[in-house]
Amino acid sequence: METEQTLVLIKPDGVQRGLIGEVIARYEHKGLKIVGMKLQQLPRNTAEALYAVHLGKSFYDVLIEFMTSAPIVALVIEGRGAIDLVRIINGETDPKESRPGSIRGDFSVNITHNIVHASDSPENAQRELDIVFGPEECYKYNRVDEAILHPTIV
Ligand code: FUP
Repeated sequence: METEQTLVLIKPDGVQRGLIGEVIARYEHKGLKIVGMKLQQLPRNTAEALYAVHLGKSFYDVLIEFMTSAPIVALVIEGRGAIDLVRIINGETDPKESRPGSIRGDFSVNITHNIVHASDSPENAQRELDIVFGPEECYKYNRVDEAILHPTIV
């Protein structure tokens, strides 16, 4: 499986409810690598660029208002199959359909306040990462458990 990078945002509800550590731990414990991270309040134009695909939809204005209402934590997460894996860890878009054990299934009941965002394809991951992170904000390092997570002999 290919090593990928994906953009995760811990949304204002996750930050304001004190769930930053809880959310990050789930990616870390799975074996994914955090290679970029920052706390910031999204400027309106950044939120609009990220969610351009939803422009004109009924929930668009509420979504932009919410995403810019308080700080978010932006993460660049790296790992084999990271794009799909992170979305499985997050759960379904609608927390009411998310299984317990997923972030949304465990911590949310509301489709707007659904705690996390993650890119849904390699193309969108590249696009979203370019919007939120500069290349100098991403780091290269080894996790000490990589040989156990990805053994060459199985
Ligand atoms: P996801 O990829 O899971 O983040 O979901 P989408 O890109 O489809 O939606 C982005 C955000 O829009 C969701 F996180 C919440 C909001 N949304 C709604 O409020 N109502 C909807 O019907 C769909 C999405």
